[in-house]
Amino acid sequence: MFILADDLGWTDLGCYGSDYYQTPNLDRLAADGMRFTQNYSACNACSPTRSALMTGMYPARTHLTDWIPGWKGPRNAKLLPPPGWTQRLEHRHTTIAEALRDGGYATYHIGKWHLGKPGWYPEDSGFDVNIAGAARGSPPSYHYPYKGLAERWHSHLTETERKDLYLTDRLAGEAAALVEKAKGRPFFMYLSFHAVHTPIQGRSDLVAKYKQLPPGKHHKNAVYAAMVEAVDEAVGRVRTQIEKAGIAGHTLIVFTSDNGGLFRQRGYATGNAPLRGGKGQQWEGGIRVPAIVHWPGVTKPGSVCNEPIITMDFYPTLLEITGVPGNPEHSANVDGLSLVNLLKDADAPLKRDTLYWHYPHYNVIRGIPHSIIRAGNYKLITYYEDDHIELYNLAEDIGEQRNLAESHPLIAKRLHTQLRDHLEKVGAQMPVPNPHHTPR
Ligand SMILES: [Ca+2]
Repeated sequence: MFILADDLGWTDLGCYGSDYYQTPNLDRLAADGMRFTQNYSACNACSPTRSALMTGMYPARTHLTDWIPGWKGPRNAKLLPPPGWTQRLEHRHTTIAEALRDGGYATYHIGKWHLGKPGWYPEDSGFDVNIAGAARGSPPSYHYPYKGLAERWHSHLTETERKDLYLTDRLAGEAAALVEKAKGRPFFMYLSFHAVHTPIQGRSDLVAKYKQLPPGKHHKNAVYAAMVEAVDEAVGRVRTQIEKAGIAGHTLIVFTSDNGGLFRQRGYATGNAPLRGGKGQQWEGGIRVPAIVHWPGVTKPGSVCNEPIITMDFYPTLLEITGVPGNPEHSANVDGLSLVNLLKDADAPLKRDTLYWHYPHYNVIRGIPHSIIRAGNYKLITYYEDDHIELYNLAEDIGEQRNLAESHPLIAKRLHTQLRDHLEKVGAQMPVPNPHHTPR
């Protein structure tokens, strides 16, 4: 069971330090399993992380490097996105769903897909059942009937059961119904909530609850808080159904997010402090997100793992746990590493020195073309508009306030070379000069 929240920030759960949002079910999942303090999304935006989850590959390798369809950038941008960057989950990949289906698992997709147009939907990418998965990146409304969003959805709920459900509750209901319907057959469920992506709309009873509570120092938005708690309730509901179905003892549950929290755009959504920045950006607030894994009988209750991990790691992890072989040709180019040893022992070595990000795009939330390497505790960001770099030591400076590029030139040079070599190795596409750019 893989549960993905949309745009959920690193501090948005109680067990990750929120001072306002209440998430008892996810806190319980963490108390029963393992919580990762340095989990990264493959990108600062939706679609590339989702592609990385499905393929186990860096967005730079698949060329799916921005949310679909992305944004060309300001008219006078110095650079443009690379021509021909990929705007769908290509069929040539063996998705994790295809691999698991070939290994005998029923495969269920519920919720947000955002990996291409019809023809590149979940049912075209290895899922036996697709409920709600389509091209769009955000729902027109969270309130029933979601401005017509659900009209063509396949559903396992009766019309009466579906009526008036808040969108997150609807997806939870569909997931619970499918767990029941699986009747003991092994399944891979990808439950992908639209929440807590914009529009910021909460269920009225939860909004009323948070309006009565004193706001936190970092988290203050009652409506956003209600969205977070609805996701938490939904996870609790699905877990209860798993218990009822008698499969809790051998059902692995992963919970994570596709990018960092949305930070002060069109009013206040959430805050990622002590991290810098948020969704769409290169600092930790844009890419560091919660990850909780409960593997019954294996993950030690309440364990905490500080090893840096990333979206692509779940692909080989799920293959190893299930014993499904996958497609060797595809797996040879998978960038993730199996986390199985870490799940058995949070202090086990992962034997990986570097992680990378590549974002040759602009976005409307102040993101600019850049690439990143993280090596040990050092993080180097290179900016393509003017080739300047930033270097931070995350162990001492998690808020990325002290740029060490000038004081540590040898480290900066070494990391910059490693980053360049990696991008070349994976065939990364680079932003191109804008012929209409006029220097001011
Ligand atoms: Ca997202």
